[in-house]
Amino acid sequence: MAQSVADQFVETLAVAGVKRIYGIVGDSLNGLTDSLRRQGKIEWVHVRHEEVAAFAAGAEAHLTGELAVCAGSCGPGNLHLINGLFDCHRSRVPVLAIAAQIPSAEIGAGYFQETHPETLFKECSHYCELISAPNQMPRTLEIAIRQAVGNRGVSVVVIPGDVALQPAADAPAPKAEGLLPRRAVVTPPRDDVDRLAALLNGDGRVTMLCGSGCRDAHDQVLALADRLKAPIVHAFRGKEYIEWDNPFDVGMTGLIGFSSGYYAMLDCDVLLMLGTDFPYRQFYPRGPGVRIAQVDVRPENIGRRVSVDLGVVGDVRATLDALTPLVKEQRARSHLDQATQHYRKARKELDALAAGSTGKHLIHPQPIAKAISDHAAADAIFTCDVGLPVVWAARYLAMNGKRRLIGSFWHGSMANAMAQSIGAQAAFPGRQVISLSGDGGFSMLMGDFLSLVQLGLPVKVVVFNNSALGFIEIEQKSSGFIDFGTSFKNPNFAAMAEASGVRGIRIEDPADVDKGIAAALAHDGPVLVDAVVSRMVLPIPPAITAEMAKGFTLYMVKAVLGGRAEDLIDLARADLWA
Ligand SMILES: Cc1ncc(C[n+]2csc(CCOP(=O)(O)OP(=O)(O)O)c2C)c(N)n1
Ligand SMILES: [Mg+2]
Repeated sequence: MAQSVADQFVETLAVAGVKRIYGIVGDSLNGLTDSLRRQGKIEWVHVRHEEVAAFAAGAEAHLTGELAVCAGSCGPGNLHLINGLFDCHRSRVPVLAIAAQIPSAEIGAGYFQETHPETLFKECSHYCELISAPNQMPRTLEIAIRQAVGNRGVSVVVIPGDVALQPAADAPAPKAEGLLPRRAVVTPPRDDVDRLAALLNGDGRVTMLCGSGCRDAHDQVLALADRLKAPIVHAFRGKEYIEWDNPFDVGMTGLIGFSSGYYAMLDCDVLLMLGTDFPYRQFYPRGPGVRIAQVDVRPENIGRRVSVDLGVVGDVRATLDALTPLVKEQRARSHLDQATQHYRKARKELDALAAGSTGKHLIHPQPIAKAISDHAAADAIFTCDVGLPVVWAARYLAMNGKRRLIGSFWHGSMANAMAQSIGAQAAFPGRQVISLSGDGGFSMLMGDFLSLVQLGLPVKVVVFNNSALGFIEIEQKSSGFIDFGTSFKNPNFAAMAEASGVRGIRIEDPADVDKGIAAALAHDGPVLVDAVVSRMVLPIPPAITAEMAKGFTLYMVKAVLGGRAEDLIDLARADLWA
């Protein structure tokens, strides 16, 4: 049989090292999926919602650093990919999306299921093109792959079903060496390094703020912190790369951070930002004498969150290799000592909140998160849902250089965690994958819970079941709103899991937390833990606390005037500051 465009397409993907494609079939995709079936080199990972396909591909790309692929059929099929693709693109992970299109002759005639993916996906991709004829192949696909891999982000190819079925045009066979550009190492110019050294060699207390750009630079960052006697605050995406084996660690700042990270960042004379685009401007130091230097491989990131005295374009590791020998030693360590002491105190308080207790009262989410961290494998992969689960992940999951942590940290979408766990487990069948899910997040894409059974993925899903969109409820109350639209009438998720062929464990008594989590993580198939937790729990950094106190006062006044006594009782019962 002569090679079709679809055959050429899947062969190019195989040359690019693609192992699997997440998606849902459809008539416009039949040419491609049939080529995949005949070729037999690439696995088709059949999910139930295309958004899950995109999140799963993003997780695979994040964990492996390599190209991952998702696909949807024409119109609604590929449109469902969009939220996951925004997440992949904003997290800068290399993902190719295949958007099948209606028959080419019908485009522009208002045909059944007609959309224009090349317009729709523009904002969430580096490259987004329609393949309208066989002679565009495989070049268009190759460009898409190079853009996704080289620029790290999403590429979308749109291909009408009939074009995929046409005979392939003659074209040179793709070669892996030319298809997969490797990352360049960016070393800043010597004068920039000298100027940065001069800034750091002045007097004053230095604090470092480290983000995901510190990947592969753990030891370099610590060596510099040692010379500077600088505490290290990390942004959430820096946690998996920088928090572990780190005597300079003082935790996180920001909305989900805590006091030691917050003060170390505000209370310094020089802030050195390394590979971070930490977005919350209110947490940057504002004092007139404070100087700020920023190192980032992407020039567009420099100075966009806070005005900087010096911006250096370069990879963190390469920059520090050049910089650290120029930084003077023998600095006073009082700033570091004070910050790390504060951190130890804050850590102790956080750990105390996670200490198990017994009795009839509701379980706090913290002991659940701590038990997950304590019992998880040394190389576990964690995913966490947007909402309160990110707070528990940030504070209680201990990293060690082998564990991984992924979330929707830039796009901030709900329902990411279980979807990402599917990609993580598919890519790493032998590793333990744990999803920290909210009840809102879990139920939003709950259809794909069934995929764990269908695909044989032994994911451990822990649902923080607080019967609420908890994070938003707290936000509403603390901004002076009467909470609205936040409650859930949930099923018994553990019973639901059992009915789906997944082991279900419901934890309702604080005394059962440790053994329930341990049993779940020891089970060798998929598990759902339905952890029934308290609804209003949020420890927050000091500035926010003051703001929230004002908001809560306003909320109480409104509740009294509105005759909503039950709202006040709710608040009085809350463990808000716990
Ligand atoms: C797709 C989407 N819809 C809405 C939001 C706004 N939002 C952020 S967190 C959240 C609540 C999440 O609730 P849940 O998953 O139950 O976690 P909890 O905070 O209760 O632990 C909402 C509605 C969002 N980030 N993404
Ligand atoms: Mg919830």
